[in-house]
Amino acid sequence: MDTIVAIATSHGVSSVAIVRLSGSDSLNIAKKLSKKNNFIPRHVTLTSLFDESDNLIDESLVIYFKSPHSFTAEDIIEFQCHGGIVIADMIMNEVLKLGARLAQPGEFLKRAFLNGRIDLSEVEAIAKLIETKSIDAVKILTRQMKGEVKRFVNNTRENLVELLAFVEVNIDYAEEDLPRDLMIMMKNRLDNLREELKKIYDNSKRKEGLIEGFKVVIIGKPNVGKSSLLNSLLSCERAITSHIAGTTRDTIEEEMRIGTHLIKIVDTAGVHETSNIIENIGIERTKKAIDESDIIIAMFDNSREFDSEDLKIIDMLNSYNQKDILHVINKCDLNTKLDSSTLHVDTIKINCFDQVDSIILKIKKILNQNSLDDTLLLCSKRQLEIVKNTYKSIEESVNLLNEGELELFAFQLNEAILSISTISRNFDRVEILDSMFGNFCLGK
Ligand SMILES: Nc1nc2c(ncn2[C@@H]2O[C@H](COP(=O)(O)OP(=O)(O)OP(=O)(O)O)[C@@H](O)[C@H]2O)c(=O)[nH]1
Ligand SMILES: [Mg+2]
Repeated sequence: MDTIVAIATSHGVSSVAIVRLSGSDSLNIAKKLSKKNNFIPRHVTLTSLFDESDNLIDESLVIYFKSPHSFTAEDIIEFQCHGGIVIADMIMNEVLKLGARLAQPGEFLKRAFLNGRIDLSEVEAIAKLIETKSIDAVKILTRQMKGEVKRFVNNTRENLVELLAFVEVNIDYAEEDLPRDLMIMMKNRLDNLREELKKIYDNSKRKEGLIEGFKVVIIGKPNVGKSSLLNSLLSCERAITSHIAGTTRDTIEEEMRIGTHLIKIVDTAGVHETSNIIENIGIERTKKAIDESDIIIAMFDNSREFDSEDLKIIDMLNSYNQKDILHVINKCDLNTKLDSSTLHVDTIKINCFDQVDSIILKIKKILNQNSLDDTLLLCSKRQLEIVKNTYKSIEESVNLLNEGELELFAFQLNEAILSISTISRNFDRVEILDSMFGNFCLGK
């Protein structure tokens, strides 16, 4: 593999910057830049670095990670130089002149994966970890980076491979059907596996917001104070508010933190009957935001009587009764005209200029039910989709086993193995052979 180089720290003013190389020429390049004869692996060396005309570039720390004991499994050199952008750029330019090439985005990770140091679930965890703004996400992703999902995939795969080996041996070598006790054992094991996958999928889906941020959407008829609530929660004038109905035309999404949770709070266009094309597009977006939300804040206006537009909101909510819904009555500083008993639910009474803490507390309470525990969590839509597909294949395989269709059963089991494997890496058929040879005496 050729030698790649990149500045690993962000481009800006900082006390230290890191220039990182990976590939077979890394050590040679470091020797030339520093005029040193060698570097001891995993030792920190303070040394001067020079350009091609022998001008001093910097006093820098150099760490050498010798292949295969490095992140990419190749020789890695890290220059920890003085910060800012100029010195790191100068070092990188010299490194490029000495034969390295600029790394493409994600290429260090890609090499770590291709060289078998990490699997795809770990790649995903690292990529998300770098970008995340949520403390909960950091906790989940560091667990995944340490191989939590990889171990789950390996166990599931081993389990399925062993079952497949039982069947394949019997298809190939037995004249009779599978023995009854073997059938029962296989069915039990598949049922347990199915149950486990479902549990992991449901739990991960419910807690998806721990990583991406939980979505809280504010809906209501025009002018009830949705944008005012967004501004109060964010403590800034993010959205335009006015006494004119229909002020907000588009959805507005902003992030905030409640406790350790990252929240995406979405202000929406007021829902009402209108022939205005732009307003109708806004209302469609409101519906989409409701679909994607974890918590809905349905807002009503204390200073106006309950009307057909409020009823429309209540009707809309009927199709979302599996979501957490907070019914909020706003403008409680004004004279009451709304009869809150018409809503037939518990309500939270606020006025946006003064008291929104009760909403924050309520959101916190709901989110704490989804707080982090020790159970395994899948951390991407890709992983969720794969577990769902694996579940379906196992379900189908159980049906085929019940019907005595052994060859089709084996095919479906193979599909399940291929599917679950892709969370981590592609499946190698040699694994089945190993399992078959390991469990059976085939030389009879
Ligand atoms: N007195 C009082 N006025 C409020 C309160 N909350 C909002 N308002 C006022 O109500 C009007 C409408 O507020 P907005 O926040 O723009 O309402 P909205 O629901 O976003 O309206 P649309 O974007 O048109 O759907 C503004 O004049 C706000 O200042 C409140 O708690 N008390
Ligand atoms: Mg608004």
